[in-house]
Amino acid sequence: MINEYANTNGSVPSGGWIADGEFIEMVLTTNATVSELANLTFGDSNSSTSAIHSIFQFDTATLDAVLTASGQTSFLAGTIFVVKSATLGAQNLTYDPTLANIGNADAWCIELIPGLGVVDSPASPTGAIDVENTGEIIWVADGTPTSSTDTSGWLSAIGHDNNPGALATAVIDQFGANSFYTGAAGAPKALVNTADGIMALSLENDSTMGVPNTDLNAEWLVSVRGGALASVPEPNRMLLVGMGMAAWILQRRRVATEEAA
Ligand SMILES: [Ca+2]
Ligand SMILES: [Ca+2]
Ligand SMILES: [Ca+2]
Ligand SMILES: [Ca+2]
Repeated sequence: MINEYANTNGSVPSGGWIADGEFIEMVLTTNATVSELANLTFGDSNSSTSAIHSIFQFDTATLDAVLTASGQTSFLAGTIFVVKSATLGAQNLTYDPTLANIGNADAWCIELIPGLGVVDSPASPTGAIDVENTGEIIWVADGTPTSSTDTSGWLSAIGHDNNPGALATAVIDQFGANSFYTGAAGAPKALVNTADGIMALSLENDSTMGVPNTDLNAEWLVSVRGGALASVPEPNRMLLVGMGMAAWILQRRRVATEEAA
């Protein structure tokens, strides 16, 4: 789900895919493999919140590399994906989601830059994420929208507008009034989920890229992560248990052979 997005007065650089200084923050609410994440699309709207403006996808090679390095077989619920402007620093591809660091933001967060770790969808009308002062929708969908007004695949969307358009109405209809801020945002500002999986959207002066938005948001993330860890055996631990068993069986066989001799 979309957990936060930032608005600045920066513009999209020539050849770039997101306005300078802006980012969107997504939280994974179920465990997901690379191929499951490859089915997702996400992006922004136009300033009148009447049409989809950009469509992006994850770069699967990047996700494969992150997952392989982490030793995990899927991305765990509670993981934060940030899609950000290059002016906010290099991509952050470290990922180490364990019980020991359940509250460590960096261990559970991956930061990607459009054009690198996320790529423009072939279906994208224009390509760039550009958060507008007066109106914006940031959305994530299962599959690719079939038109610039197709919201049927939306899994989550939040937004703001002082004169809500059709997509704003769709956000409220599909996800509730708490997912939409009726008003202009101004800049620099951030639209943040101040709560848990039940969205409570708020316009804030300060953004929190890659880290929980509030204490309640942090408590929720830790709880989701705990549930994810309980459902998935740690591969390293399973491997060690397996190797230990093999060594014990080998030793027993040797003892048995020596006793027989
Ligand atoms: Ca990280
Ligand atoms: Ca926009
Ligand atoms: Ca902006
Ligand atoms: Ca945040």
